[in-house]
Order: sequence, then structure tokens, then C-alpha cells
Amino acid sequence: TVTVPFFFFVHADPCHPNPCHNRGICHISETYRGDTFIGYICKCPPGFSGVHCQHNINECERDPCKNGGICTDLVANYSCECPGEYMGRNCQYKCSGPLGMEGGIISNQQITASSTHRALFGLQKWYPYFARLNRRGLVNAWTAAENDRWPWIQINLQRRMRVTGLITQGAKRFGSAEYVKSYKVAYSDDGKTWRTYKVRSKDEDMIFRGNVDNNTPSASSFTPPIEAQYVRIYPQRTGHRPHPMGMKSGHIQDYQITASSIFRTVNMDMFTWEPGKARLDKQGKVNAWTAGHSDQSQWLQVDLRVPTKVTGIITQGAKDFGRVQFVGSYKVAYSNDGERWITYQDEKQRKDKVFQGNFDNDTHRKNVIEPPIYARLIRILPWSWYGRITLRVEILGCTEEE
Ligand SMILES: [Ca+2]
Repeated sequence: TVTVPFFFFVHADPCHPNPCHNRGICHISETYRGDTFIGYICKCPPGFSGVHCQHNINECERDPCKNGGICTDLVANYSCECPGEYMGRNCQYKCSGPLGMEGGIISNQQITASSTHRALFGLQKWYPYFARLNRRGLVNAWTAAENDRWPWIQINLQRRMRVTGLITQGAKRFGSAEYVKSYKVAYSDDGKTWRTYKVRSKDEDMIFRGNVDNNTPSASSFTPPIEAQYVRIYPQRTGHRPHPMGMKSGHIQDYQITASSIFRTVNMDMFTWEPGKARLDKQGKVNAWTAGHSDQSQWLQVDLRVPTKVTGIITQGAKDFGRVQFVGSYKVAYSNDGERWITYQDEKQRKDKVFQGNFDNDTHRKNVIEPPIYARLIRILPWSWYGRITLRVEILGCTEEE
């Protein structure tokens, strides 16, 4: 008998299961690699290397991001997070620099705002287009109106642009520093639908830090940049920016306003000039407080309920059936307990300060209280008047968090 050597190779397919990682494609190969016979070769997709494609190539190793860009390694790719003023795949392009608020390339018509502050009987207007960096002059910034509860200023760039940052600056008014301590930013392509700039990967509005004084510019950069046609700034917290405490708006309620005496026209109850009516710009037949007596012992008191920084007072007169009446000058007293009162003094002369009041029945007369008063109760003490002692008032101040 002839014995035939019989070799039976039980040779499993080396590509099943696939020994290649990361979607490497396995090919059967007879090639002797030099060290060992493995019977297959892994063909690696881009971004991976190694016998079994087990090695994720770090594309950031060759520093593809220029100008301080931060590289993130991806599958067969990388991404660069560019610092504010750079752009492009590798942060290789520098943006064109300021868009022209300071230099005036952005025209006045492109800058709008929720409101405009008017001072000096409306003669001095703090228009939005004054909101230019390093602007000089008496009126050198935009200021929102005092009753503007949700102020904003907006720039229409006229086409979609990449906005990488903002520089803000405060200003001085009547010698007092005013600036925005923090703000939010919104942007839009059509001026109608707005998106608020969010904290990265959170559903939380980004609060940008603004200025710390009235002069030093403060820069914020957008990472990632905003790409939009319209950009809006919403001031959040302001420094030394007094706002109305709520005589006109009604935030200060009637019971918080009291007075020494009350006048009734021809002794009729329906024409009672009570203190709750002492509100700036109040309308109607009976639209102010009038004292029951015309002497220098009268007062109008506002209880702000908590000690408050009071920085100014606006007064206005009124007409009683055609008769003009107003307070021509007044003193101011303040207290925290309603018992001990201090009359506001002129710092230099060391005597009671007499504030100039009104000269007609309608014009607002604003007095800045500098240094401010910190108190819960404020009294206006009429010192001279025309007709009867008649007042419509707004108190300007800053709430605690400011
Ligand atoms: Ca990679």
C-alpha cells in the first residue's frame, strides 16, 4: 500500500472576524511581512495608521492652526478655534479691523436705539449715533431715556458681516461718570428675528463685562464670531446711572407719598390735590399735589421703603383751572426713621441747599444731588412758590445692586 501523506489545512479566513480597527478594510495576503506571516493586511481609512489601524493620527501635531488658534483633533481632520480677529480654516486671515464706529464709516442712519435721552429742557439729545468711541464734546455718547426699561442700541451693518468683538466706553454727563458695567448681545439677519449670544454649548445668555469707569475702553471678543447683518447691545447693569424711582410710572404707590397738608379746590372732594397725584407728567383736571397752606412749613414726602441712593429730583408745576402754580425753589430733607430729619446741605457753604425749582406750570426742572443722599424717606420742602405750592415730582436714584 502506498501511504499518501495527507495534509489537511484547516485554515480559517483571517479577515473574519475583522482584525482591523476603525473601519479598516481587511485584505487576505500571502505576503511575508518580514517578521511574521499574518495572512492579511489592514487598509486604513484616512486619519488612522498602524497594522490594525488602531492609531488615530493626531492632525494637530503639525500645528495647523496659526495666530494662536486652538486645534482640535478629529477623524482625518482637525479644526481651529481662532482668536477674535482671525478667521479661516487655519486662522490665517486677519479681519479688516474696526468696522467703523469710531472713524464714522458706519453712518448715523445705521445706528438706532430704543430711546434717546433728552436733557436741558430737551435741547441736549444723546442720540444713538453719538455712540462712537473716543467721541469728544459735551454730548459724546448715546444715552437711553430715563423711563426706558429695556434699552438697546443697534447697528445695521447693511450686509452680513463677521463680527469678532466689541469695544465699549462710557461718558460723563453733568460731571458724573456714566457707563455700562455689563451687557448682552443679540444679532439678526433681518432686524426682526433676534438671537441672543449664548454661553458656549449652554442655553444661557452670555453676559459681557463692560466698563469700570467713564473713559477706559473695554473690549469683548466673540468666540465664535457673530455672523449677521444686525448687532444689538442690551445694557444690563450700569454704573452711576440714575433712573426714575417710579413716581411717574406708578412703581412708587400712592401710600408711599404723603404731605403736610392737602388743598381742595372750592372745598370739593372731587378736586382734592392729594400727595398721590404728585407724579411727573400726571394728566387730568387734578394732576398734582397742592399744599393746603402756602407757607414754608409744608412738605411732600416719598417713602422709598428701603434706604436708597438718591441722585436727583425732577419737579414740575401744574394748573388749577387755568391758574399757573409751581414751586420756584425748595430744600430737601431725608430720614431713615421718619423722626430724625437732616436737611441736605451745600457742601461748600455748610448751610441748607436751596434747589432752583420751576418757572412755569409744565417744564421739567431736574436737579442733580451730588453727593447723593442715602436714605429711605425723602422730603421736598418748598421754599418759594408761585400761586399755590404745587408739585409733580420724579425721584432719580440707583437701586441696591447698582
Ligand atoms: Ca485624528
